[in-house]
Amino acid sequence: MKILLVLCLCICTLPIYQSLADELDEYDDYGLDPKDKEGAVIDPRGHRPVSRGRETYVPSGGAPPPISGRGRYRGRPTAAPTTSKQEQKEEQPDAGGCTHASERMGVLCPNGCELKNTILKQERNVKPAVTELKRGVEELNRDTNSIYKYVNGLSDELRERQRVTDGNGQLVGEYTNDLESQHAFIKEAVNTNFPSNIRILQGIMDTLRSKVQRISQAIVAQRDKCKDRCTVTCPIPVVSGKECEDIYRKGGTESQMYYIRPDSFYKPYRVYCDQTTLDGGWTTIQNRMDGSVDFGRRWDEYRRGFGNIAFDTGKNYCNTPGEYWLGNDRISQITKMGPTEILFEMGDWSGAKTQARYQQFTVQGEASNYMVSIAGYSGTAGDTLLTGASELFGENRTMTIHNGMMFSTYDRDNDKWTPGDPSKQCSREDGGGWWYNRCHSANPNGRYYWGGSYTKYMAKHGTDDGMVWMNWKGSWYSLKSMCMKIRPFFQQ
Ligand SMILES: [Ca+2]
Repeated sequence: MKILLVLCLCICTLPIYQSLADELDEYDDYGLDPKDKEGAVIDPRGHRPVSRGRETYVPSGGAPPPISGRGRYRGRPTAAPTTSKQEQKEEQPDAGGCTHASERMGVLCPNGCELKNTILKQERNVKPAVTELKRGVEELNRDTNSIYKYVNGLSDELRERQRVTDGNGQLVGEYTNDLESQHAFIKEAVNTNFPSNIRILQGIMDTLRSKVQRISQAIVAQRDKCKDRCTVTCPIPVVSGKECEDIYRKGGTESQMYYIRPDSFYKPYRVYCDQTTLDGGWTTIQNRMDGSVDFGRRWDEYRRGFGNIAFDTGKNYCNTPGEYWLGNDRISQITKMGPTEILFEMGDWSGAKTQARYQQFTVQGEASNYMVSIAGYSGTAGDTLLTGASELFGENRTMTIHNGMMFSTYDRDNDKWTPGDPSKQCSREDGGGWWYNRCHSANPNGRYYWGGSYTKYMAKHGTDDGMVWMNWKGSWYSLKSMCMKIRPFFQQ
């Protein structure tokens, strides 16, 4: 029965607690964003889980403060003291008679009468002074309080300042310690590390200085050597011919520099004959192996030819070809004499070698801008000249075929890249004179890069201007060596 009663009581008081809880909840949410409140999940278990990280749970701080105010009753009246009331009531103004203030006390003697009068007179005089004094005392009291408070404030402030000063002193002390340790460290570095570093740098400087001196001496020596035009001092064999195959058949089977004379109307000229590769008889029309000769040249230079035909490596004859271009007029003349084959030999910077060979190679005269015709590929380097770059497709690949192209130099644009537009010149961007299309898959006369790999940031115009054979090494590898040699075609 008791349990039932308690349960009933609980159920009855539940709504009251609920409304109280709602009020508290509303209070707790004071200042919260209403949107947050809408989004809050009300937990049905009665407690409100702390959420959102901005609430903290504070347990109850005891009973509320007691009720204050005037209350319903006034204070109880107290009986006035009778004597003072009577005195006040019975006090008579002094009418000049010399009686007591109270008649019941009879008449004063003359002295007493005189005293009373004097006292009353004195009282009248003293009263305002006393009042004034009282006010003065009150003011003084007030002022004293103010001063006391002010002094207290001053003391507090003084204590605070003392505290701050102490703190600052401590901080300054720490800083000073830090500073001292850093000073010691720097001093140590200046006294020991710096001198050794300076010694090391001094050593490097000395080494560099001696290197610079050696280079300067080498430059001076080279300049002396180059004062006079280079002359080939090695002997040239007496055997000569129309070209190197002719010389070979006449007994000149040693690979070296020879005089050839393709046409009796023209003067003989020097050329390097390769009489050993693939049975010999090869007339070298182009050779590169160290970048010593600049191939970025004008039309006239490509027409006449440039570079060093051959030099002597100590065998007393010119056994080694130099870097040169034989000249478009001479190449055209030799290839137009009859069927001519061409051999491209090339090497990379790791020592690997490869070649491309074409059974037919003809270059027209200057009137046709030295137009080239090629056919009959064999070899290992890849047939770039006839079929273009194998890494390209469709029209893009067709643009890299060289067969049928005219010769272009940076000052004579005969390429297939927007003819007539001076800003679209393959030769200007790709580094050398060549049978450019739009533009190339092979660039044997391109810029010479040491080491092979290069990037568009190293290139003058951001293009693949290296000594490139795309179907072997791609666009961004510049070969170490390249040699073009021709021979009258004949059945082996
Ligand atoms: Ca063009």
